[in-house]
Amino acid sequence: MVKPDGVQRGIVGEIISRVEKKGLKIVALRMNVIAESVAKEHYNEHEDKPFFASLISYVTSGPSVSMVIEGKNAISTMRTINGATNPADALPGTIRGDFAIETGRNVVHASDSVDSGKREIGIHFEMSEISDYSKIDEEYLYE
Ligand code: IDP
Ligand code: MG
Repeated sequence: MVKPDGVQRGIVGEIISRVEKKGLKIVALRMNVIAESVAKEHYNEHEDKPFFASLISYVTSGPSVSMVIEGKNAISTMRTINGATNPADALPGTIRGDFAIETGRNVVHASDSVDSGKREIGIHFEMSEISDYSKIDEEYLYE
């Protein structure tokens, strides 16, 4: 997900481009303002944290871009592309390392496990919105 700060800062294309250039496959994509109830469900693991209220108001503050991304090791690869949660610790070359300063404005989200990925896809997408297709580069991306 490109969070609302990423949309406002005009780096949606840059972020999607990194995903595409890596070779991962985008199988669903949507821009919308996430409802507060949806944001709370998405981040329910953090509901007792001191930053929960500000996190919910941040991710619902404007449109964000949600994607379902497919590929070998997609979860760990996307976490690596995004970089560390705190942009101060994120390496150059990662999205957070290149485009963010503070944890509370860290531009992107990615699921942290296959189970959380399935759960989050279910929160944000209908199965009918997810495209099942092959890309012509797969023959050269995978041995
Ligand atoms: P992740 O996004 O790298 O998975 P999590 O620990 O799951 O990181 O935290 C979810 C989101 O909550 C972060 O991406 C960030 O936007 C926000 N967040 C986490 N810790 C803090 C904090 O200490 N202050 C403000 N916001 C935070
Ligand atoms: Mg997380």
